[in-house]
Amino acid sequence: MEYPVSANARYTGLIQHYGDRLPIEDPASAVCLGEGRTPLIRTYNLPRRLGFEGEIYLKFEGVNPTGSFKDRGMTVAVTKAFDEGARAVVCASTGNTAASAAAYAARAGMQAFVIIPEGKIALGKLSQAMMHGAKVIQLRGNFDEAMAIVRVLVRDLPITLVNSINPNRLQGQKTAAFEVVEDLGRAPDYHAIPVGNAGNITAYWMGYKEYGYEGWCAPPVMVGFQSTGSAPIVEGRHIDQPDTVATAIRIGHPASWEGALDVQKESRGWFDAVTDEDILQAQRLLASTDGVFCEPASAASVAGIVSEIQAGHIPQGSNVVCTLTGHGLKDPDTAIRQSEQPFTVDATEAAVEEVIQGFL
Ligand code: AN7
Repeated sequence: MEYPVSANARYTGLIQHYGDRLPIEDPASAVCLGEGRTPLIRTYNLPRRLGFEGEIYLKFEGVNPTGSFKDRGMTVAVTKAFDEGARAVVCASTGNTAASAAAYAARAGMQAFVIIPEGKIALGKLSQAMMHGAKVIQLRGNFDEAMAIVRVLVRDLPITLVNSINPNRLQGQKTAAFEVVEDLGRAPDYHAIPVGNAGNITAYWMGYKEYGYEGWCAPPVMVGFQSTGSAPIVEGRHIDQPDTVATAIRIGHPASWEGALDVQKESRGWFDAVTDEDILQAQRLLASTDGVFCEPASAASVAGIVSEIQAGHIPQGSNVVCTLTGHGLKDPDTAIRQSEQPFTVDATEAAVEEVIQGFL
């Protein structure tokens, strides 16, 4: 008897799924790990809490193979690099790009070099880069300095740059917008995204426009959120010493600044900043009331939407999607630091019961 094979069993990754929309000649040869097809989760407790009579969905990119949206771009960038004969890839990173580059390079049999700011990347991300065999170079400096170095470095070395200034990255990342439209049957009214280099917001907009031209949707208003200590686009100036608990978006010289301004203009959207406290509160709120655990940077999109709804900038009845760019497990230190600590008791039923009784 033949067992029925589901469509899921044949799904190998987004290059095969969206092959005709990506710059890959032979989708069958893709370097992939089953990225994409992430869930669009409707929240119930969040809108109720806000008194918001609309719909708020979470595009949970934390369930990609390495735990962030970077995998969408990396499958395309590494496949291209491999096809072009490259033997090594390099990136500057606040952590997630490094983890993703390391994994896809390992799968392709290539060497990854990742340049990260010392002490400012979350533990999970560092452990991923190390386990996947990347050469990890910690800089006594920040992401922007690392980025400036790799831009020059790749001019003289036979290494492919896989930061989002590599256009193949944004091609892959635009597929997240396709999935949102396919899941909702339309584009949302508003789409909120945390912003660092502004590559992702630029990529989503490319995706929405592509489906828009083909008549599948009317593109949304795009809203980007930065952290107040690291908000160059909101402030309209470079920030040389950016700082935020959301280390993923601790970026003061965004690489896709122009792209961000185009998105703002074309979608009639806007950028705003949220404080670290608001980010952490939104992260806790989502985890504790809607069951979704994202990393701090990702919670910036939710913190932003909360404040825009409270300010009346997003009308009642609207349909909103927030992208949660990375998984909460990426940064266990920040999660544990802000949570109620465990109760440590003797190994007796009475001692355990005493704790439980205190909450019943
Ligand atoms: C979880 O990994 O820049 O605006 O080097 O990891 O496209 O930069 C990460 C960025 C949002 C911002 N959320 O996206 C890197 C890096 C998370 C991130 C962003 C990042 P962009």
